[in-house]
Amino acid sequence: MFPKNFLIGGGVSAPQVEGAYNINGKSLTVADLKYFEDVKNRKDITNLKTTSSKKIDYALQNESDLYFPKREGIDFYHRYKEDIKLIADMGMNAFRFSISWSRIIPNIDDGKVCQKGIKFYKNIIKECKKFNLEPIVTISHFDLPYKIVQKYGGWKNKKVISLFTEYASVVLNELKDFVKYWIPFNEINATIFTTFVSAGIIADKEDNLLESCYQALHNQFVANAKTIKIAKKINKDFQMGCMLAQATCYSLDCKPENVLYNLKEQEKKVYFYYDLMAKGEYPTYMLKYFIDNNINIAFDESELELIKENKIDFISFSYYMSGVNSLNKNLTSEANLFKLEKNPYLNESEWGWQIDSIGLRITLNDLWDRYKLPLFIAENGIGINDKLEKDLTIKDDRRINYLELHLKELKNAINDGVNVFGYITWTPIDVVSSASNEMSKRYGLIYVDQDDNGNGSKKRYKKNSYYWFQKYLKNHLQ
Ligand code: BGP
Repeated sequence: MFPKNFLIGGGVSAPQVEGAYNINGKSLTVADLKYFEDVKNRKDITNLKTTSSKKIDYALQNESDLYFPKREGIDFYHRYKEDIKLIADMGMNAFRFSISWSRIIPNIDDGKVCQKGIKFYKNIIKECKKFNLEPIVTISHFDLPYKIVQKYGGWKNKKVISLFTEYASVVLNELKDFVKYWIPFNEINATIFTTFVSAGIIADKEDNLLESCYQALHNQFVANAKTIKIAKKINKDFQMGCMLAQATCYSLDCKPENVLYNLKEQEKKVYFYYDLMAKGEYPTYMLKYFIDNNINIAFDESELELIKENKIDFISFSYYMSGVNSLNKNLTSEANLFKLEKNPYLNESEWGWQIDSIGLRITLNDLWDRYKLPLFIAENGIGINDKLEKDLTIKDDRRINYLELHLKELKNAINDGVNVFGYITWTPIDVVSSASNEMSKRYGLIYVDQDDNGNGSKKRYKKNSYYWFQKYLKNHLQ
């Protein structure tokens, strides 16, 4: 049994499920500009992760000939009632979803709140409450309004801090009576790795790309702190979390140079973010990194004060796989925003993500030891090219195996004494893949009849993993 009040649920994001990209006032987002590109080599999607001005122009000039998967999502906008019921019927008690900024303040800087957008999210929460699903709300999940890019050049512009906090404040106030757990930014470390979707930065437009990315990140840290401040004023019991793409990595071997290199990589890609948001200051190793790499961040003392005074209440992260580092940098494995080395002891998914359930236990122990803050697994799951059989079943035994192993290690971590209060599987229902834009990279426990080009009935079918999870929750949730 999991501890009493343990949260177990499923998570989705607005751009990957909603669709209805131009309905009821919503303006265009960066996610809406990603058109479908057929990936020949599933294990190398580097090209898909970087967005150039050429690609954006091409997308806008050829709108009618291209297919934009995130404009369609899985039509959750119209089917949320059916989907939430299916999710609740599995026996889950939590649902993580994100709010789309461009549905709430479509014009960004005129302060006009779109009531239809507010109503849509209130309706989602109403359904959650009907089925006793605790809503966990992400305020920004890879769908920056495109107007922020056009007018302000993305998050590197300090003006975006106040625009974002104005939006966050509307959301916090409107939903204050129904939501306790908030995540201002999804995978905030993605700002360095997928600069366009996370921060609205177009790589070829920057003279010093790394500096622009870290500036954007700094501005997001300030916005995060301001959002926490606003939230606590509304309700001091609100629980505010950070969220990272957790890239747990091992040193290739015990060669001290490799161990040191791995530590430095982990600091830069992972610990830095937790250190800053949990401890409230820039760690010295990062200040050194900035100097060594000619990165000058514009900030003033008041921003650092804000960060110091408004720290997170909990730590959350997505965990899919682990990786390996060595000085050789033989980066052959692609994994959730990172390129890493292969681990000879692990199997990998079709997309090259190295499956490591014990790594989850290691991660939970490590983060608990370092920060002593409650932990929350915001995403965990596996992308598989599931097939709908003739008899309308989906035999996703590999997913069952993946989930079973990870949940076992989660329990082991709890037995180790780690304070973890929730687990969200990515995803309860098939969604458009974030990085590769495919439908065929399916994470769901519920199958959606829709292909990479948007064809299909969109009908929902329960996979074998759905029934498995239902039974698992019956036996493990108090
Ligand atoms: C995380 C995102 C999710 C998600 C997941 C799987 O990066 O927070 O939005 O989709 O990873 O990634 P992908 O869909 O690229 O396989």
